[in-house]
Amino acid sequence: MSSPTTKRQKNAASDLTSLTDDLVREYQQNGFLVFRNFFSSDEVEAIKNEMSRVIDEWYVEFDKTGEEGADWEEVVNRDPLVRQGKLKPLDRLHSVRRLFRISVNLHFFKQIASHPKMLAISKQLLGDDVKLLQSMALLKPPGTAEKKWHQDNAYFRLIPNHLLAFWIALDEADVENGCMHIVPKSHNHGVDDHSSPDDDHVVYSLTNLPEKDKIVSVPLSPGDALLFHGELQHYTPSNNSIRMRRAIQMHYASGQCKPTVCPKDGEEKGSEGLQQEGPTHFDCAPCIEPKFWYYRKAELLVSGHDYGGEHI
Ligand SMILES: O=C(O)CCC(=O)C(=O)O
Repeated sequence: MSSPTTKRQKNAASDLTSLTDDLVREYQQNGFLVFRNFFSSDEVEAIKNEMSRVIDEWYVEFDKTGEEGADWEEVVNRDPLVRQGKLKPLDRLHSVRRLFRISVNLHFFKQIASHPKMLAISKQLLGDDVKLLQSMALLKPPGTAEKKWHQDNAYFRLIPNHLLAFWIALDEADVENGCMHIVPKSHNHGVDDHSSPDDDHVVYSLTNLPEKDKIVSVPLSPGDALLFHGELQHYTPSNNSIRMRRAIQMHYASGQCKPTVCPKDGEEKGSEGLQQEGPTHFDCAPCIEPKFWYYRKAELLVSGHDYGGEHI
């Protein structure tokens, strides 16, 4: 990639409880905002320590239960290159690419999911009924590969498209070690075609790459946050440094969102709404990406009313 524009915005966020009208407008127009010091250094350290603890526990307790109620196979996703023996990790931490559905499986991250700043901004942008759609800790150890260009709602397929993500850096993240790259304003025209080369269910990415002069890189320092719309095109390059790159990513959606149609056959696959419990698949047999229907089950109700009318 030629050198993309770099975004260094300076919205101070240490005491952020709501967005100004100007920031709301900017988010709506560009599809993203950057907040400096969104999480304190203590919060960043606590999250990194918890990630290391979880990974250590997983290695030690591999055949055992681990934290009560946690689904360890679901939580700890080792890097594909490590699994295939193509990359030799320095240590346990460097062997893992992702901790998945962390708010469901790990008490510590369940609390992070209701972080006052993320909750306040999500409610402001999405309305009072907010669900945590998906929670992940994303590790990009040295030598690990890119995450290809995609729009998150290509996975979730929710209507209306009232969903957003916070991507919070835990290490210095720059172009060399795989920081976020985005296409501003690309959230304005719906979900573009995505495909899975060779039926690879892990790689599901934009069929047509964005034009290079539209791409903006977003270097962040530990604690900084990128807030972006669920249909903004984004990507992270491979980590070509000797430095670790860790982040957490929390997706929130309006409780009004519903699963839409199957991208493969165009059929509606369910009218259940965005449920916390219940069926995760929508009988999507003809779809080559059945795996992705799973992602449309929300992890937690964090604010407002559930479909059953329950209030928290
Ligand atoms: O953190 C990364 O490397 C990419 C995260 C991302 O875009 C995703 O998982 O949707």
